[in-house]
Amino acid sequence: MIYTEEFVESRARVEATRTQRLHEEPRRFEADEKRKLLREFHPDYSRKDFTVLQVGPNKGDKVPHELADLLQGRSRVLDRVICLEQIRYDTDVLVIGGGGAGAAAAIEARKQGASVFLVTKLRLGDSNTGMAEGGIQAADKDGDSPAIHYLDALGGGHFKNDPELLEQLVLHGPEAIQWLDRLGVMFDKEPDGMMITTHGGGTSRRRMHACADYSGAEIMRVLRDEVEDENIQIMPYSPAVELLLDENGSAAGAVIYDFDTEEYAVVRAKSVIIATGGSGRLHYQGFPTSNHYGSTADGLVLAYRAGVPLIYAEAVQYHPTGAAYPPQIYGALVTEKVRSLGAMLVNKDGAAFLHPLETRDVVAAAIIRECTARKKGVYALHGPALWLDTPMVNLLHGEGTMERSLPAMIRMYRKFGIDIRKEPILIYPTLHYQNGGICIDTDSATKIPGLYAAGEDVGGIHGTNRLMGNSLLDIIVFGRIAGNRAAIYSRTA
Ligand code: MEZ
Repeated sequence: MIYTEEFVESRARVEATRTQRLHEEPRRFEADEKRKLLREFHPDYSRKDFTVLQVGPNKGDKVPHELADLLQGRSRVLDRVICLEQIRYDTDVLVIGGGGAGAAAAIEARKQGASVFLVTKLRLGDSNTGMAEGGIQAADKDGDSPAIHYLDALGGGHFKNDPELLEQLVLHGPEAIQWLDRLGVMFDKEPDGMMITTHGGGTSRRRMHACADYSGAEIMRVLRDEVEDENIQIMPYSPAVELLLDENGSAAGAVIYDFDTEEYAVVRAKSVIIATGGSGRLHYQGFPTSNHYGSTADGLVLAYRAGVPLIYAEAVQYHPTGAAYPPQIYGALVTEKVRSLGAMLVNKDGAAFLHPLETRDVVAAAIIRECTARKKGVYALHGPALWLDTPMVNLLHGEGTMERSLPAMIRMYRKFGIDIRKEPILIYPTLHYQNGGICIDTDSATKIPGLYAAGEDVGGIHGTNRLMGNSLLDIIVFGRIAGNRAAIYSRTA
């Protein structure tokens, strides 16, 4: 393997993060060359075509124009619905969204004794949660602490994170893992029952708790079972299309559209939780996405149109390693865990040009620079791509490691005749995560009384760049808080 000079500098940065984080001034990690790389080659930092919103609560905010079109669209629904005549359902807590955050919220709200109605655009469990692979972060091991977790996430988020939300996230990390473990999530464990943990990009400690490479699917399996076991009314194929407020401006329910009957209906609720996930399927700037088909920024649109501010809505995450070949899985997630296990990113000269565990925005920007300005990419049907040297994993850690740690990856490629244990794969950045979103406080509450939000549609926790595994954590932490607070609120509404 050839290592470029930049690779050596980049490796030194990653090693410094791991050994010195507690003693370093965090800002030192925002090295100038990294900043330059981001400005020039990161798809969002460098894009010129943001729309500046001229209407609504956030006058002057920048958002990608694909999202601005939705935010500014006129409601076609409320014109047609005569609300009071069309109240079809009545509940204490309405949960909008059937992914991890919505499910966690519904479970907690039920635990508080509230009646819960859950509507979801597709089916319960069809979500980005179910598609997350590499793991969930929590600082629960010796030598680690929520404070170190906090510093890692703050550095990764470019110091734009809301300090209180981030504190809430990291302090609840260990408890979230215990909760999932108790519910029956089959985390990877040593024979003595100790959880196995690994590194992710930008983490200074091993705190990624995983279920091989289908962590999200396993978590979603358990949450879905739990919701179904509770007395929760679930309405699939029924997206919420508009929020309803009462005469005091408090949340009062939502208008939903039933894909089966093709009718609108009103759900009246004492409190409402928005948990609709991300926006990858808006395909900003024509990028492919690792997201499921329901990810179309619905929660941002609902909240914004009701008057809730958004934060960093322009900041989305391009996961460095989306599948670039074969075309049938173009944009699908190739988990960061592959790089955590030592796989290198390699250009067409066979050179490694960046440490693979820098933060995601830095790695994605470097891949794009390598392919565009430097012309060091290779051709892969939809455009340029680079190699991810997957066979390194078994070479570094011994035969059988990939079979144990990456079975879903192996299976995804095997269908197309590619054995990732024997040959490298082609990758290119893919739209993966919405860093920004709805403004909430540490109770998951928006500025509208009775309206809560949790999960990927929320902004502030991760600043402008999230670290791997912190979203599986935030859907659990803030999903549970939202469910609890919304249920308590509904008693007085
Ligand atoms: O947190 C994520 O986005 C995640 C676990 C992704 C991955 O690469 O596996």
